[in-house]
Amino acid sequence: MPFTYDDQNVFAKILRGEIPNDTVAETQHTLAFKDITPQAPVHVLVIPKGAYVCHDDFMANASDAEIADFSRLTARIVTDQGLSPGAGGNGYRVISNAGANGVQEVPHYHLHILGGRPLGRMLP
Ligand code: DGP
Repeated sequence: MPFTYDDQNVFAKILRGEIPNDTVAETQHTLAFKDITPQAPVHVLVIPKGAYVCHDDFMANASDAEIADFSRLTARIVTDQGLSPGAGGNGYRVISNAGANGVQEVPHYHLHILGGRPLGRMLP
């Protein structure tokens, strides 16, 4: 197991109920809540309840049930927030930062869902 999970990270504390959060949605394996420093009108963080450090840790080591639950909830939030281009929304961006070069601040896997304003180009 190449990943070492720090159970004192802030999202682990949120999952244990030690820190409050503004919950957007919750399922058996997944929690979604508002980012404390929103970078857009919609800025939701989606985290697995399991102890995974980053995207490749989650995809390699989580169960199919956890991955499906996480992925479906992410899509549901996009739709519920009115962001889906397939349902009249103006679109969104999903980002996951990993490790030092990815500038990951919290070492518990999470997706950022950003929307509600033009987000600009990220890639050249
Ligand atoms: P990053 O690890 O760089 O992908 O970003 C972590 C995000 O987590 C950052 O946008 C701010 C957010 N964040 C940090 N601490 C808290 C917290 O206690 N509550 C909430 N809701 N968000 C937090």
